[in-house]
Amino acid sequence: MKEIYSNILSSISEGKRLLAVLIDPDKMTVEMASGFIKKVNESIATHIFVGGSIVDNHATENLVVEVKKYTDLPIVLFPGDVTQLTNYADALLFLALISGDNPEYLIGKHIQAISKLKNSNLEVIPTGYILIESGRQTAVEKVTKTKPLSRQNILQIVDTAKAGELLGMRLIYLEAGSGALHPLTAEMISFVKQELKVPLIVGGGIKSKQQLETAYNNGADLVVIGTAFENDVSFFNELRP
Ligand code: 1GP
Repeated sequence: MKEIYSNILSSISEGKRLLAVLIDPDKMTVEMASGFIKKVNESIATHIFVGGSIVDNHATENLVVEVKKYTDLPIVLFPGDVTQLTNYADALLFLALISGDNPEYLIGKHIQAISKLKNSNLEVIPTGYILIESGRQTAVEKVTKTKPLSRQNILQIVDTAKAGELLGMRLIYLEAGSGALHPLTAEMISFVKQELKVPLIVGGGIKSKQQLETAYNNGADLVVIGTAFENDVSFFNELRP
């Protein structure tokens, strides 16, 4: 499957709203996968993202192999580290943390990844990843040792997103961080969206259908939800087609 990005573009042009369920291999065991994926399949989810900030070696690959048995949805890696790359997924968000100034997350990890990617069939999607403050320190902030952008400074957020696009990023991911106290605001999403030509991903702290609608109504093309499903799978029942 090498059409993940073009399918995202065509879905958006047809006015579809995309939803990725994020699975963290550090929190979901292989044994839990089948029941969880059944819920995903019954929901409006269009993609499965797999990744986490800190994950044991091989946990990602084992989980992806298991998840694939139960779904036809595209599985996209959202890796916190090079060790989370696996050929069993369909695509990879090749993330550059453009909100921060840590060279490891701008280009360092990417160079380390090349030896694995050279022999892989993964569809690699360059993605500008922008961390925005959300009320408390998030795992991304801790692991990457970068400061999130201030949520008050919308101009800086917009300009960072646009700079990412002009550098050639095919997706821009606005991130409040996993388990964020506050999801990104309607205003922030809408100002960024107005400036972008590439698709906009929004994630972090979305726990209700209302917050999901707010993100879509203000320009999110694809929304990512992880923690709300981890905490309560019955949230899927609210997200049936
Ligand atoms: C985290 O944006 C994703 O990287 C999803 O965040 O876990 O808060 O839904 P939540």
